[in-house]
Amino acid sequence: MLRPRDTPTRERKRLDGLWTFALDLQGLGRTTGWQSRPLPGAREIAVPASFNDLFADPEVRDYVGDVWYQTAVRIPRGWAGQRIVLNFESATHRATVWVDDTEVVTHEGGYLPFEAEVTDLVTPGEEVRITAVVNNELTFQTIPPGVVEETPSGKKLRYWHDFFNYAGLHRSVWLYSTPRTYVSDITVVTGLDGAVGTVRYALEAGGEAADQARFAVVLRNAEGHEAAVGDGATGTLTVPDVHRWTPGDGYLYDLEVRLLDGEATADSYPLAVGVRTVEVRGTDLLVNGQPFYLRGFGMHEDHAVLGKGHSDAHLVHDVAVLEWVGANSFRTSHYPYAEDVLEYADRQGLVVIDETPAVGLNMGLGGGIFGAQGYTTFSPETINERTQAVHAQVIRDLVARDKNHPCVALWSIANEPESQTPAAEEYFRPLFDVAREADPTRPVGFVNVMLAPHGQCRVSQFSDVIMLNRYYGWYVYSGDLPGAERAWREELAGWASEGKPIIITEYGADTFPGLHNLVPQPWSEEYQVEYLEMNHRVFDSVAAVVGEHVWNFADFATVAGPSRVGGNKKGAFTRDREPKAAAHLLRRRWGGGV
Ligand code: GCB
Repeated sequence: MLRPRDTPTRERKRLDGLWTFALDLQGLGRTTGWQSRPLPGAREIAVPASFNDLFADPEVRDYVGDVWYQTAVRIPRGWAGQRIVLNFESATHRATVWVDDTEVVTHEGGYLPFEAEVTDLVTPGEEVRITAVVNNELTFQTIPPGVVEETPSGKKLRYWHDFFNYAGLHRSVWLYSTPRTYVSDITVVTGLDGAVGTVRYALEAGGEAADQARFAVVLRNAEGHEAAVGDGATGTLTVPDVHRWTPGDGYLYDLEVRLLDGEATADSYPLAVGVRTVEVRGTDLLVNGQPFYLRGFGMHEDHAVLGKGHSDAHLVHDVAVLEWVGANSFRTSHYPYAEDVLEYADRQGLVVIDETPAVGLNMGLGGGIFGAQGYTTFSPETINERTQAVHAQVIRDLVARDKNHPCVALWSIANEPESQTPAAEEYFRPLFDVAREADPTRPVGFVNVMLAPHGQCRVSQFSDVIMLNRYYGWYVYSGDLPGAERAWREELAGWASEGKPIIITEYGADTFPGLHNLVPQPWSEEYQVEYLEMNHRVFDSVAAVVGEHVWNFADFATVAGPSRVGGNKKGAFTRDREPKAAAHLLRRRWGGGV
């Protein structure tokens, strides 16, 4: 699925703004047809945004179930004769959509786009009603998993990940037009041979005359000069003296794909292309053949009021803060981020570890954080073959959406799943195959948890890159940094013996901004600094470590509980992106700019 764009043959209309909104407290909407009338008891709501924090209302914030969104849109008059599509960049965690009274699409999974062709349901110049029922429940067959428990105080959603279950329409909704026969997919793979760049492309067409589709492509450099031309549904363009996409220099070419009707352009679609290579060799991660060391963070899409709603202003500011601190990369922990984020990272030359929403497949984790347990991770009643099929699909869908982004260097197919058991090995083995089949060009890994240390993990054998989340000095050896350092060095030496590159995808200590200690104790700014310094000593002594991502970029909202004070406070920055002392330490280590 190609992202909606304005091109010489296409137009788009963004449906963001104020929609009407209603909680379906009695579960009546689907049976009584709320899509066919104004939503009962509706209030107005902002799209895009999570619904949870927009109102000062606990019923909304902690709501579990169906919520309804509705808007009206006039179809542009000029779209007569065109194919017309309704596109949601995401709906968390599932949605069914109607145009007037007709159901057009149902989609599962909260962080990837979906769309429906609505040509036959609309008339250019006329208005239609768009209604979406969005549901935020998780089950053992969703990614991420969760379970709805009936309690004396109502429905409660239990889940095993450490961030608040924000939900709603988090990203833009679009109506767009294309010609009746249209470019439906583009795949590019870039290569380098000395100073010569190659752009291998494969094109697909959809619609009425898709079988007879003929294509022409032009690659232009950033100044708009033609760099190469080609024709046919597949081909390889060569670019002498290529300007590479390099971390810190997000140089992009523009690939204009044209679908031809005789000599005329039937459809045209532009794709930004960064020419670069990524490869694992021994214990190195190579970008353009050069060893690359990742400095940065695991992040979250998380802001006051917006929740997980995308905002360009916050994107620009977050990336400015990354630049200030000297980060060159981040992980989309723990779900695919808005496509705007990846497009911006492409242009900024930031390297991205792109993660699926497979977080919390580990019921042995964090009893203290998530409350009483009593579930087994992999079992016929919990995470099972059906979950695995959903997981496989989300890997394919993520690759389908993000395959062309030069910023994406590595796929992470899960965060901290159970990985020390035979059941885990059986579950994950085929998923690595799915990822490699979907994208044979990028390394694949998953993020390993402390409960599956070196020697016990049965899943890292499938990873090209070892990714470790470790909290020595926080969850273990808390307040004992010398003990933490010894234990950490010992474990890391084990991993280094595997002969693969290692990225420390999480290390961090909760820190209450403004809390100071002469003798550093956990939760103080001084302790966070000493904790990070200890980790850096350890990383700097192990050649196989090729990256450090602090947990987290900023404080973020999570499930309230005895070990969380107003959210997860492991940010180097506060939730409103002000630096803690640790941020200054990182800026010195990473050579931050501005
Ligand atoms: C982890 C998880 C992350 C948590 C973090 C923590 O290992 O991957 O989602 O937020 O620990 O702070 O406990």
